[in-house]
Amino acid sequence: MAGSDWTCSLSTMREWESPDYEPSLPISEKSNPLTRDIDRASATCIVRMLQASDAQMFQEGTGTTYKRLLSEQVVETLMEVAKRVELILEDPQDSLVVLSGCGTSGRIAFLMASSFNRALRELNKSPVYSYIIAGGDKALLSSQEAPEDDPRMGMLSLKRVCEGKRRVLFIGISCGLSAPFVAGQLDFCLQHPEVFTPVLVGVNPTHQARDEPIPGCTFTFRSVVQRMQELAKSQKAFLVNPAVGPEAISGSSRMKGGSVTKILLEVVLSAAHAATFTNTSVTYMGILQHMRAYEKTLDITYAQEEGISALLEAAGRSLRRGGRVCYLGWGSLAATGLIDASECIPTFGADYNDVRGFVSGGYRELNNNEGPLISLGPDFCIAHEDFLRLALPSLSDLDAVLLVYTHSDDVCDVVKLARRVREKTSNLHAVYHQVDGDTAAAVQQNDINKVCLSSLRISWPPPASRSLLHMQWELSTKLLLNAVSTGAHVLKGKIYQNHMIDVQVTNSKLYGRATRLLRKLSGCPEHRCEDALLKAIYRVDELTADISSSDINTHTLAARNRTKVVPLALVCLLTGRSLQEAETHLERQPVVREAVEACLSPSTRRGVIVARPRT
Ligand code: S6P
Repeated sequence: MAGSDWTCSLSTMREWESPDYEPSLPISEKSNPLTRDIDRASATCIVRMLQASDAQMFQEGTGTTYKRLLSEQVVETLMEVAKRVELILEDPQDSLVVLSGCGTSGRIAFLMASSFNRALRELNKSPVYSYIIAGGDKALLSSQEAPEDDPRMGMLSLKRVCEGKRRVLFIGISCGLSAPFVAGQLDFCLQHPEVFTPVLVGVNPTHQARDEPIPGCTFTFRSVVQRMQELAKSQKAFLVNPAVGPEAISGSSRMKGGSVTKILLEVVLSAAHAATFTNTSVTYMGILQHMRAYEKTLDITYAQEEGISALLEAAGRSLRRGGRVCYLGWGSLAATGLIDASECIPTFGADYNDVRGFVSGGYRELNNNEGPLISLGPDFCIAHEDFLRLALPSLSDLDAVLLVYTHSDDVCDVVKLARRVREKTSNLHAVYHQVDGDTAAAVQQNDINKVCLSSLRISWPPPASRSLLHMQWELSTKLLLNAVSTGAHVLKGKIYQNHMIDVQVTNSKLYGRATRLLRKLSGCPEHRCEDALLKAIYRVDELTADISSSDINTHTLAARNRTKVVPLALVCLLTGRSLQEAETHLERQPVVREAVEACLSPSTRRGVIVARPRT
């Protein structure tokens, strides 16, 4: 199935919807049947699989199963939320729209608040949007998974942002309906209904919301959701939670989860802005049309299968040979690159230097709450000048550089930087968006093409609105860069079947995922898997009473500075080797997938798809 002729049938597209398919897992944690063999696929097949997985976002429901993006109920709720935003835009005095989340969800919250505040500024209006990301602004650019488990911190940060406000629309984003940080904020809103109207955005049905006790709290995410469902009947709370199918890499909600969050929020906020500033009422058809524009975005992007596959190959080759991948971005696409790069660290256990993003204009362009973060170290140096200073001098053909821009950006600046990079590496690629027939930057583009090994042009029909076009460009760039960084790590051997085997175990969600993965791949009972995980975290062959009696928070804290925790635990479980022997085994075979496969005798292959050579 993973051969160069990979195609998928409708029944594979819909297999995850069956109640018998991985019934104990919420959709956001299920493995996607479409990508079962992604670890064995060629670059082209990886792109096709990702395209099929993304297409599931727009698949219509079959009636009896889940609510989908285009379901009547979802569209109607979006209309209601848009009208609430409209009320705030019309009378912004002492009012606020707060968007909040952890990891990717917080990053999307940031992007939305920034771009819609910018739209307000252009109209000479004061900003009404605020964002909160668990762990603060450094989480925009780096992996900060632990704050996700802290409901109190969530509540306090919301309280701080809303000090003195009389009316707040709070949009809490948690794809898995699972982050305690967001649960704490929603609970706070429910306790203060005179000020707060809570909206929850996610991609699981409500009955799959996480029900694990949260230490120190009387509520779980699910109990908060149930309280919201009650209030939703009288439109005092809103739940926007269409199912979009499992992620291409299990649990990697930076992919579809992030994309669908961006789509939902842009649809709502654009409708509210149009209603307030151009007298275009919020309508069902308007919302639907905007959604369809995103569906078209997928088609236009993935029509470039060949170009995307070539980029993915180039990035994969660099990573496999110990080189780097650098995104140099302009305009709003630059932040998309920065975010995609930062997410490789927790997702694939990557080093911060493996994939890096740089933004034209640096922090000035990013315009984040806390301003420049360069004092936190070189990983937080994000401007093109920083790239020239820190990365360019040591650049070689091993490293792949991607220029990411549109023809509305400063293309002369792209030419200049492209020439400088070309002096160091021929492994230079351009990805750019252009409106059909727009030839204004043709000369400069020609110059860029001359120095680049490949140039991927994504061409768009003349837009109905400039702002919609920009949103489409951003989504298209997100899909493309997600494909490049995910695909490159797949080619590097960081994925096992469609699981992130080298995942960092730095919060309770990831701890649970790691234990489940060990169960699935080793076939051992849960208690043995958890023991193996703890031994790998604490690097001990025997668990002490102290370790066994500690809580998950303590374990995830201890796992912060550890690498290869899950692969080590798995090798120990499969072979009965000591930790040290397992470590040596993994050192000898750094491709995690191959190291694990080498341990799999036929008798231990339970639940494991037999490996086939990459085609
Ligand atoms: C996922 C990403 C994570 C999640 C974060 C929040 O690819 O690495 O950082 O965004 O865990 O998840 P959720 O389900 O609350 O949106």
